[in-house]
Amino acid sequence: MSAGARVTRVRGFYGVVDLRPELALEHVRGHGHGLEQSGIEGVLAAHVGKVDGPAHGTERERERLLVRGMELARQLLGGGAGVVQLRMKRSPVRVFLDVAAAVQPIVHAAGALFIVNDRLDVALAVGADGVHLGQDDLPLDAARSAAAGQLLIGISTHSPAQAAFAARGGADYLGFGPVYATSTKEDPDPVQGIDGLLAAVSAVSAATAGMGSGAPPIVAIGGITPELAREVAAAGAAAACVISAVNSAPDVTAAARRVAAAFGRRIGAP
Ligand code: TZP
Ligand code: MG
Repeated sequence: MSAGARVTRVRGFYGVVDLRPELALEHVRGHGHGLEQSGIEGVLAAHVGKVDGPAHGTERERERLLVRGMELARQLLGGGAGVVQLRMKRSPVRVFLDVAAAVQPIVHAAGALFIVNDRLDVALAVGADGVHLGQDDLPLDAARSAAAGQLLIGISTHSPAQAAFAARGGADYLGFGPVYATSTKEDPDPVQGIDGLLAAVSAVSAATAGMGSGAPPIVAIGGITPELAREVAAAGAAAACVISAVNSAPDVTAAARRVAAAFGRRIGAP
């Protein structure tokens, strides 16, 4: 499938498997998971290479992150996520790689797109559909040449001007926010509000008016709840990225389904 065809699937609910070591640990304890219950042994055998003498604690933590990552991916997909991003801000790259290798086939089996946050090398290594880069990550041009056409490149933007610039530079899709206040991101940029989102939609459309590729989809992010998802959809966002209000919901799948429904997405449709 071409990159153009794939990017049209950035719509509806854009889910994030956001793994932090302490949260994964709490979750596994709270739910009394046995590793055997989750099928983790097969995954470890299939995907995880030998590590040079890991400490016992590191190995256990990796197993927990694998269990939690696969479980959360399945729940987000069950709720109709068309895109699943893996975000692991505080783990060694080898652990990130192992979780990405385990989550990728789950996302692809559901017909959704798999995006890796921050790390282009991990995205390429596991055959992801794309990489998501922030303003301080690899610049778009460098990422484009390193990816050699193999990855969609999404760029985080935090103002209408940044959004227009990234669109003009050929980003495949844009993250835009925080639209509302968030506590998920450390040191977030200023809240943009619905007015900021409306301004970004217009700025991106004006910036790409003469370009054959058209305007890239805008994924609204930051403090979005299932209730607020309708508001960002009405403002012109193609998708909503909801982290805490879905990932911390008592029923993750049901919360995801409500976000997807705000975009009129049929559950189970690719
Ligand atoms: N970028 C801008 S806001 C944000 C990121 C990664 C976090 C969004 O998380 P939440 O929990 O949906 O507010
Ligand atoms: Mg980043």
